[in-house]
Amino acid sequence: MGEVQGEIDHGLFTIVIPTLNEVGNVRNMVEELFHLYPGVSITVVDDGSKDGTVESIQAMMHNRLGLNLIQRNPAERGLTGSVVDGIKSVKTMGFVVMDCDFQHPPAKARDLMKEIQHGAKLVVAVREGMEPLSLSRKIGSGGAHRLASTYLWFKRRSSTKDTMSGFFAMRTDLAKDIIAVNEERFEKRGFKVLFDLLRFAPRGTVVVESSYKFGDRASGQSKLSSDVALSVLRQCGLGGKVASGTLHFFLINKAGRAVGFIILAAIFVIVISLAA
Ligand SMILES: Nc1nc2c(ncn2[C@@H]2O[C@H](COP(=O)(O)OP(=O)(O)OP(=O)(O)O)[C@@H](O)[C@H]2O)c(=O)[nH]1
Ligand SMILES: [Mg+2]
Repeated sequence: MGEVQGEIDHGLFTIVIPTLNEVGNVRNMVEELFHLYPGVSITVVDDGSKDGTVESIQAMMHNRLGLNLIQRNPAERGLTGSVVDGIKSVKTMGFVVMDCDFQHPPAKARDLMKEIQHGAKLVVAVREGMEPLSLSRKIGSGGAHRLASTYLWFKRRSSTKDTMSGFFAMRTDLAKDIIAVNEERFEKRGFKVLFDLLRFAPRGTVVVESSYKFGDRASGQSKLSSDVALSVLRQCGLGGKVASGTLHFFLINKAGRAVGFIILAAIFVIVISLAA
């Protein structure tokens, strides 16, 4: 994709940032974004942080007109649900979704906004150089992407090289239309809201891609868990939900792990006795 020419009207955009215990990052992130994009709106969607993230944002809101905070019910905690609530509150023509931990470089948001201002409906920031990820995360992320892109191909929906990206920009009217019709089918406790938006976007939606160098988390800890990884399966129709439930039972549930161990041991004994 070539460079899009011209200036951006920052006032046309809202940057939606989900947070969960990001006190070490949130002030720097908000200040850098306002510095880079004067006139932009920023909506932070917090899920019951206990480390002072909310207090830090509230302190900044006294002298930052475009800064908004949504505080969600911690009982409904979920990254996708948070981004959906953020999008529903957007009042500008377009928005950008990005993480708070600086893995998504704030300066890169400019390219995404430019594309939207010049007519794109959905722009995905595609990660390049996955060095910051551990080997297991690389394998997991690659596998989840293959699963998601196969599902999208099967459903004849538009896809992208990075279906697992958490950094993207969209026209607000398109996102709100998708959410209005399909919100109940979003995997609200999942981590991959872009995959949900792609699953339910109208067929033929053009997806623009813009690559960037993925970085390390600046401060604080990752919120990824094995259950979050299984949530991608739950996004893949009824078959995916059944597979996710089965894997959850055998890998995460304690009783299920014991049952799995007994089944494996029984298979082992049968194979050995047949071979003897
Ligand atoms: N509101 C909300 N935000 C969340 C939740 N889980 C994570 N986040 C935020 O979503 C962003 C991405 O979370 P990370 O933990 O960095 O996930 P990640 O980037 O896939 O994992 P790392 O590569 O290990 O950093 C960060 O801004 C988090 O604070 C959640 O349940 N609710
Ligand atoms: Mg991160």
